[in-house]
Amino acid sequence: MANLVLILGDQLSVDISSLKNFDKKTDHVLMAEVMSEASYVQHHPKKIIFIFSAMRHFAQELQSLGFSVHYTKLDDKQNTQNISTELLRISKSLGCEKIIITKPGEYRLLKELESIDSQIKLELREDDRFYCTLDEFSSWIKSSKVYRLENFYQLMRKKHNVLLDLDGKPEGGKWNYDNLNRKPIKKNLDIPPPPKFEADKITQEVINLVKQRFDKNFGSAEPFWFAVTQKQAQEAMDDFVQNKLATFGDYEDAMLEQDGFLFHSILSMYINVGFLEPKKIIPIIEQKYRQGLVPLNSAEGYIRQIIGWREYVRGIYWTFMPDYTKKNYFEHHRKLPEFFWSANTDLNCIKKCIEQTRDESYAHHIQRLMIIGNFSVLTELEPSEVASWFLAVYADAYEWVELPNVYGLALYADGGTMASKPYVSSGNYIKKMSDYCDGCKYDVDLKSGKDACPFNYLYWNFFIKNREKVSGNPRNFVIYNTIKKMTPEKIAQIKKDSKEFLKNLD
Ligand code: FAD
Ligand code: DLZ
Ligand code: SF4
Repeated sequence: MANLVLILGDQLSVDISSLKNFDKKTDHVLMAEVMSEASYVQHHPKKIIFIFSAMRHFAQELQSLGFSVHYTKLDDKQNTQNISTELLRISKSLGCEKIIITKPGEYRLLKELESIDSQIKLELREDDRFYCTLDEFSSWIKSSKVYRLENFYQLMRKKHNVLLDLDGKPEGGKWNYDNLNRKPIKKNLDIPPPPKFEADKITQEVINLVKQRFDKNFGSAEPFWFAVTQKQAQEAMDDFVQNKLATFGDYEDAMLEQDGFLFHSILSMYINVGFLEPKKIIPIIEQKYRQGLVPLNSAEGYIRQIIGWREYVRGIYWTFMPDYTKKNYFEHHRKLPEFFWSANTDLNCIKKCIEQTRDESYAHHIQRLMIIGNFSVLTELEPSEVASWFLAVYADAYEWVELPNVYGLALYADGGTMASKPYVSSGNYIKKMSDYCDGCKYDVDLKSGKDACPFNYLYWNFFIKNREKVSGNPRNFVIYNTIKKMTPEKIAQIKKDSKEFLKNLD
């Protein structure tokens, strides 16, 4: 019996579960560039170029390994522009009786693929590129009263023997060294840029295609320098481990106007498409620590992002979908301001993060969380609009990882399923962690009035307005104690400034 194995744009690993037991004598692989995937949000051109070029290179690699690959290009005349219809078309033309798929990362696509079951035999396999299976996560959820990253992370460290001493205790005595990872960047620090790869013929062809077909999408197609093969992604990772990992921890939360990459790894897009495997990354990071080449706060910090946060958000996504998309704890309904697409705003921190996103299809975690996310909660933006924006603009964005980060972490739209409190701050935090305020029209040290930094009054406005929803949390005790001491005039001024700012936003 001949099988047709589907490989999606974010399943580019030779040892993906769908390729296990592949019979090279009879079976075929299908890879397809389709408009349904390329347009369900208006993806950033760099994201589409990256995925199509990576797919085309991966198809070549599979062919060189002896796999029979059918590759549908976006412009192929017979392309039906949808994954499931392509599966049916190609299985028929190749005489395949069964389709084998590693479950997709997005709920939307899983439902679509499941629906072809009535027309052809379908085998869906688990995606085993993660440390934690979804069954294991589900058992953990059932046995936990509250779900918190910290508990999950400790469980993962213990189960997979990561950064433990000989007694099974956390290396250095603590599970988490985040308190050491909040240094603002020092002036004149030497920050090596991420390695950049030249576009080859395949990539150049894709760049032309995307410039032609997706010319209205937000974002610059060029210069395009991402890795598009597993080998190049490995080079990018080696470069990070060699040149940046040791300093990663110290400046993990810092932001700089002139450099959006700092000491971050810029590996998420490569990990998410399957070029780099978490199970291979973690031992390398741990080894660098054990060799004394990397301090514990950096190694632990990086390992926590991968074995902790990345696995945790995936578990949250699959546990709470499809209801998770409907969450809107604060009942925020404001439309996304136009400057999310143009960067045309006087708020310098927002402007710089959006410009960087437009140019690079990348922003690091604190830019996403404490600038764009923070602003989105404080200005009461509709969560579904914010989520669509995040899903479109970043090269690493797939709903399984993007949605919990936006709804759970950044917006607290899930009311605390994922995080213990809303991640919001006034301008003071942004001033401390970045140099954005130096070039801003607003004065970060002013608390009220038209020249004051809007984050300052919007922050207090948020807590005043949402007292019933967040004051019960002991972590907000200090905030409500401060509000208690505010004069009625001060509270009225905060409300007035906020109302004015929000009105102008509309
Ligand atoms: P580094 O800072 O070098 O971190 C190392 C790795 O850890 C990353 O490559 C990534 O694989 C993993 N990681 C770190 N934090 C997280 C996290 N919170 N969730 C999952 N993995 C994490 N990450 C995505 O991969 N795709 C997204 O669509 C995405 N959307 C986000 C939206 C918001 C609002 C926020 C706050 C975070 C989002 N993140 C997302 C998580 C994080 O911001 C990115 O993974 C990170 O910025 C990628 O850059 P890097 O590779 O340089 O990461
Ligand atoms: C993101 C994306 C894009 C832009 N295009 C394609 C495509 O044409 N073909 C494909 O197989 N995959 C694509 N992808 C990735 C899928 O959207 C991804 O596999 C699902 O969202 C599940 O995570
Ligand atoms: Fe952002 Fe306020 Fe600083 Fe301007 S002053 S950059 S708005 S934090």
